[in-house]
Amino acid sequence: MKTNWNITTVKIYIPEQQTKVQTRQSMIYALVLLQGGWFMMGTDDPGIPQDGEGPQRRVRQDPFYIEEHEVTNQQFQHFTNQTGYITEAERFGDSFVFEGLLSEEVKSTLSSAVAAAPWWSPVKGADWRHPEGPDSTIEHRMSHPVLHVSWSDAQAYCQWAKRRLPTEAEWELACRGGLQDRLYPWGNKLMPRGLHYANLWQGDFPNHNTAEDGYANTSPVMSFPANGFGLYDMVGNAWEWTSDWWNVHHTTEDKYNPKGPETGTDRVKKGGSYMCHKSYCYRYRCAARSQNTPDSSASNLGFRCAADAES
Ligand SMILES: [Ca+2]
Ligand SMILES: [Ca+2]
Repeated sequence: MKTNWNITTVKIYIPEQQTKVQTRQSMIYALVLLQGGWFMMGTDDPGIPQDGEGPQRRVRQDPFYIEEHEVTNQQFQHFTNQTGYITEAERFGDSFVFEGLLSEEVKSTLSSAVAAAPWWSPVKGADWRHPEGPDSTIEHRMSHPVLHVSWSDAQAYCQWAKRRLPTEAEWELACRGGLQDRLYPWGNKLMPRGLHYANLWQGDFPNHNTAEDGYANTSPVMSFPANGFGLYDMVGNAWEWTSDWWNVHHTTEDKYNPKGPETGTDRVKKGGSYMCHKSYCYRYRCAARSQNTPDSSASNLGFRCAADAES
């Protein structure tokens, strides 16, 4: 098997966005060119077998670009300012919020929760500008990943930016950062040298988040070390939508630029979030995966875009 892991970091800017770009923010539009080649997708040692993490299979991927970090509130705000785009959560009037982050006032207005996951509540007035409901704001979080974006919202943003969502295979290749058969983008050990490599949950889920990694909620993108491809927060911080439909049945057959099933009801999301803890959501691994309907939105779900490499 030939693997070509040469990478080139390319800072590509969206022309109409340059006017507002400043020093720190100038980095937020960067794409990394991945050369593709063969890689091993999935795992034969699944942490959560029912999610369809296995079997491990050979995938050959053409070169592509992927954004070096999750799309931020700043970026998404620029998109909505330019286009007037209204997200699905804004149209529906509510979105799912993790109860542990709600104010007492908002909590007192709640009528329902998700039976299987009672820490999730649909909150009226929760949307990307108000991640914990109407009394919350993103003003101090412009460099955090945008949340409460549905798959369709993410599609709309990527299209506007002349990009697209990554396929699950592209996302996983990107996550692995050139390593083979490793759990995490940086290796097999969750905390090398005792350091945190991702924004996850520490403590007792869902009751007590000690936030030993510095964050009980999202973190500014690029707060934790990049992987071998120079990509940040591939696991943890916000879950990330991919373009694939969800399916848990895979074969060991070689695949070429796989795009997932033709149809489905749910879309694949990858990487886990700041809410993931091994006891409940051991999904902050590159092979891990989960799903939501395309109109779903939540306070831990975002995305990043990819783009075709010029041939
Ligand atoms: Ca954390
Ligand atoms: Ca992430």
